[in-house]
Amino acid sequence: MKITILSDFHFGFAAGTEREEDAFEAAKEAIERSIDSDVILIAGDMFDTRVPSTEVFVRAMQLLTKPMHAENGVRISKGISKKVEDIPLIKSEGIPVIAIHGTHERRVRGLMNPVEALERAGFLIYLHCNGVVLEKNGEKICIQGMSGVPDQFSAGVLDQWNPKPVENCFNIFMFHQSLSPFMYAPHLLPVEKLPRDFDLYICGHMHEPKKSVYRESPFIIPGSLVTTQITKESMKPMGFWSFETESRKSEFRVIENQRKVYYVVMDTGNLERDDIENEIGKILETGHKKKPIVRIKLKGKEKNLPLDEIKSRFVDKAIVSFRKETEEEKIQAKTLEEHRLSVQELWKKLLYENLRELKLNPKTFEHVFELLLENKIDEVMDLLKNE
Ligand SMILES: [Mn+2]
Repeated sequence: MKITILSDFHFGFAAGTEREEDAFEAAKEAIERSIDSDVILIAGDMFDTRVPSTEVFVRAMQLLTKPMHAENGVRISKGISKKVEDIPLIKSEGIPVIAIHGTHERRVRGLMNPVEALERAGFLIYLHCNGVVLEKNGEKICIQGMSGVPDQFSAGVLDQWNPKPVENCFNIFMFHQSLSPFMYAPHLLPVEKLPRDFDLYICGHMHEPKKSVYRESPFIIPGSLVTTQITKESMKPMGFWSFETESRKSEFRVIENQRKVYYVVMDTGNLERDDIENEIGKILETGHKKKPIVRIKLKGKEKNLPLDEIKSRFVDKAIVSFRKETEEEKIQAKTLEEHRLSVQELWKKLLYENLRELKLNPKTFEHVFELLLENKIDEVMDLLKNE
């Protein structure tokens, strides 16, 4: 079978800015170009927030109707810890879309996350510590998925679930975690912790696409469809993957209609306004369908340069931003602004640290907080009584 692998659309990212359409446009192109595949897999972070706006939500639904109406003869034959008869797909003859939730969509137990909501509404099949077997012309593939869990719990959740490949199937394991050695952060899930003997591994969350190998099986990091944080790495093109189960060959397919990112480092030593403007001018000479993002990192001593004037001079042609090496605090504030999750993650980190010091269970308090947000007072009382 032919599989399309997508991840990290981040619908709703940069809402209210001139980049707000980027995620939708990239996902639209990717989905339209996947209409010849037998199954579409989405490895988490379809949405940028756990409670997307209705505007964002409906656009996701509109995109998902495309594969639904493209018939391809794939049948859902059975579930793994999942009742297939309970999956309320609007149209079961379409290309199955199978998705997990990511870090951005995760909500505590008892509250529906937006990917789960899309399953309930009939748009896709949602997995979390379960799976489905699909069949076409006698060929069977099994997709098992673990949605995003806080990094400190990921190894434990996997141990408890202990997924095993299914006999006579091409077995896929899809998850959404910070994984070592691909990332550097505390509480990483070590790659060796992954279940063994699957034929293909797919991991969302990391925004830079990569293909690797785990115990002789291909390991694909699909990468994101939108630039959420501008770094040197963002200059690489974004895209999605095609995978053929028979030949076991994969192909990275670049999104044609994507906003290009340029990351330039300039030394402030002898730097003048003209130098910066010439540099931006050179970038613009190459021609762009979408205004490129030009991030200029200023290295060295603080210098008085008319940065705002430069930005406004190019405002119609490029999205220019500057980052000064010395302004650590400003950088942090900007990052938080750009990436809303960081704020959530930050409070969580602080809360967890304090709770741990008090020898209290952070999971319970996170649960309490989320239930309070939803006005579920009775559940909160029950939870606290039982702890
Ligand atoms: Mn992501």
